[in-house]
Amino acid sequence: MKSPKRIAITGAAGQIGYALVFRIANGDLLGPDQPIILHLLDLPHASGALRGISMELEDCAFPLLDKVVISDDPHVAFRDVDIAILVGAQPRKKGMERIDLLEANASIFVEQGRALNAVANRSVKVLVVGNPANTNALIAMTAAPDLDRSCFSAMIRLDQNRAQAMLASHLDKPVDSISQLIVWGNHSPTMFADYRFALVYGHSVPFVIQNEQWNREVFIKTVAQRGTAIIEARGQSSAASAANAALDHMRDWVCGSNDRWVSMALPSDGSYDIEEGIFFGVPTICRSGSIERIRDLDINAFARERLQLAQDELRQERDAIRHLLV
Ligand code: NAX
Repeated sequence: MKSPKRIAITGAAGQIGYALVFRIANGDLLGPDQPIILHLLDLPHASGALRGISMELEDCAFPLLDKVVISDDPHVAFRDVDIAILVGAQPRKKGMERIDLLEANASIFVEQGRALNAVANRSVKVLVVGNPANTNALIAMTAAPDLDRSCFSAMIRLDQNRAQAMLASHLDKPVDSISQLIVWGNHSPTMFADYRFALVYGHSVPFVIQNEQWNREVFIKTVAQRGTAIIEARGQSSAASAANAALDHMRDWVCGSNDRWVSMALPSDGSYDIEEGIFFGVPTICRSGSIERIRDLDINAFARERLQLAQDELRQERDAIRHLLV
């Protein structure tokens, strides 16, 4: 029997957290032979909810679930963790400006980055989901100077999954017949869903690729507005699909993506002329715990325009909280 892996989930009492913990405990992240210790972090006011979730986890009698640790202290919740999925963040409240939200969440990710730096496993894999996810990941990474930069990522996989489902439906093909679809940039409406390299059953999709009007007017816009459409329909933001995307992201990172291209927001290394350091969604292939960026793809004038838009937005976000990047 393997020794258990420790997995921290922040904001575990929230709606994404609730959709995530049971699937992880069931083995959907690390497979059917990997025991797990769950570390659940939330704010003090949510301690009752965390206790309830812990009781429900117990009542599921998951064979892989070794133990559940619940806490409102990041230094307890992150101790020795191998994986940390940072979901907890403050929602935008009435009257709050974007800058207020950036600042409120920035301080959460400074604190959590420091705690990860102090107590997490040195090869911890961190995925930031809480918004603004790309910039929160930058903050957490900066606050954790003793951890390698390659420990940190932010989630753009929900956008990739949405784009893949939409392209599949448009082509009337199964969703898993589609590969090499990319989402670049920020998890925000500036994201760029890019099917120029996409394949269906390993072959290119010329009809769609030539249909520039559908691309610009329908595809890119609909993918970018999908989160808003779900809020309008459900009265709440995406939860199960966000949890599913977090599992997809982390499973591929840990177990490998089997040569499939997967989009991940990573600290830019300057490739594609994106400023170094900011977390930018890029295409990757994951192999046994490490991430390889796919480089040297052709960037045409339209793609350059879209990448620039995302980069400008991410620079603005970073500049607004620069004083916290210490
Ligand atoms: P909820 O409001 O349901 O849950 C958030 C939870 O985080 C709450 O239980 C709250 O008490 C907790 N929390 C707040 N501050 C905390 C702190 N300092 N430490 C620990 N816990 C803390 O939100 P939910 O719908 O679960 O969404 C969570 C975050 O994911 C939001 O920021 C949301 O915008 C973001 N999303 C990101 C997505 C992505 O693709 N990157 C997609 C889905 C989602 O919108």
